[in-house]
Amino acid sequence: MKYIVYSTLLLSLWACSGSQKDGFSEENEKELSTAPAKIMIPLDERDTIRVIATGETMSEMRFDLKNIKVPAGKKLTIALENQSTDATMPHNIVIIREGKGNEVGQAGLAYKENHYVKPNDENVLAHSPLVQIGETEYFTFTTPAAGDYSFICSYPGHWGLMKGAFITE
Ligand SMILES: [Cu+2]
Repeated sequence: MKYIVYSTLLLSLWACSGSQKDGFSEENEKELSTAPAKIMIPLDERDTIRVIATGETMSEMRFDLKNIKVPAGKKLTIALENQSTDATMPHNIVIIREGKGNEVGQAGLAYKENHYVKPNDENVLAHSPLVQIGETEYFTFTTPAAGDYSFICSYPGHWGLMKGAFITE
């Protein structure tokens, strides 16, 4: 557990929120370029990014990260923490081909038993389990080849607002 917290700190360099991306400061860039070697440890199965889902209504619901940038072809664990408390707010996180949120969400509607993800959906690269309110779930996958992808929550009606960019390099 101690290590996961540590890794999460390291990975906060890789995962930038919308606000940080907009104002990515020189200070941050300097910090990255002069960072001690241990910061550059390649991802392995112990590395974890925490993503937090919040909001109590269909208009409030959000992921705290708008952009997730990670190395390509590495094992990554995402811890999805659902801080919502309303019963209509279970969430998942689905890594998908860029811009395919609506297709993936629509296809997943019929697959409640599979966390609202259609099995073997060609647009889906990885997905978490459905995370009930107040809970945290971890899922581990190998990040895809360098490129631009997206992530969504595929719970019915959520993917319009609960989405972001997933970038590997
Ligand atoms: Cu959701």
